Amino acid sequence: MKTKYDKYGALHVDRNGKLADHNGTVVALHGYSTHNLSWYPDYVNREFLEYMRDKWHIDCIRLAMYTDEEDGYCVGDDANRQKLKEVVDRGVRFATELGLYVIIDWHILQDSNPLMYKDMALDFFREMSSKYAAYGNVFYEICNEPNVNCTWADIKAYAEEVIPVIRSNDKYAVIFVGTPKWSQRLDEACADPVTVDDNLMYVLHFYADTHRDELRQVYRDAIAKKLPVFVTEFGTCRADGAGDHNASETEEWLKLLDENDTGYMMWNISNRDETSASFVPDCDKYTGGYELSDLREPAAWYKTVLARFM
Ligand code: IDC
Repeated sequence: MKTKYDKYGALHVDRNGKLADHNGTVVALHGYSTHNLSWYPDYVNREFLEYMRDKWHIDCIRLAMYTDEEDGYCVGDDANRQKLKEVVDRGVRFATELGLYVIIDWHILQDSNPLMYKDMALDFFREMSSKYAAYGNVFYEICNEPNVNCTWADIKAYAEEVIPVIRSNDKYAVIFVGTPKWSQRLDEACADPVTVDDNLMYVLHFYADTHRDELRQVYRDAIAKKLPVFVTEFGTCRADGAGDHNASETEEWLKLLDENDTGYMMWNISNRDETSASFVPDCDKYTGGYELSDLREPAAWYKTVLARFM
């Protein structure tokens, strides 16, 4: 079976702000984000990814490496950092063997401003980009969700330091840049885009039961200005990852994203006791074989969404 990566290979951002292959064919990617790699590393195995590729038709996996949470990359010790890099490495390796695209996500959240751990980010992305320079399926997401006490100027300053470090090793990988207010303010990126590089996309996140027309308008305005946009994370529920599964609001979003060839990754692969988790708490399968009764409502629904792209 040919995967999207087998078919299209390495992608770049074209002049219209879309992800495209070397022939100029626009490619929209769809997949899932892991939960915190420190807490849920067990899903990062070959069988699981193969199952998700073959049965759920994901073509991309996002590896969410929290930086500042219990056992986060920046707050844990060296042994913990080593462990996390091993999880990232097996994620990238298996994704590559399976013909999947993969996003290495520097998952800032509690550390609301990426400048906070900038030096560690520089070291991390120097190492990752040197290791994966030859991999056409790898994307770097340099800051998940900047939030309180963080301006676009801060993010831009951070991006303009991290991106050249990545580029010194990896000339071609597409880089995803988070935006202010938990990756919602595309308008601020539009008004003052990053200038050191143009093979970039700006990140939009939405949780459909919280973020509705107003945020869709921000997205529409950005697309009208040809801003490259990628949804590295979305939920069908409330912004806190809990509450109701809102299929109709999510469908509004996906229709709009599909019309504009914007790719999206759903949050999250885990059996945590929360609406946005893919599996119910007592499902302890880590290598596939999921029955409908193992799935939470959003995941069961998303499986049918992904089947549309087969
Ligand atoms: C949530 C997790 C939850 C965890 C919390 C803090 O679902 O289990 O306790 O983070 O680590 C985001 C973030 C993402 C959040 C998610 C839901 O990128 O890390 O995950 N969310 O709140 N942005 C908007 C929503």
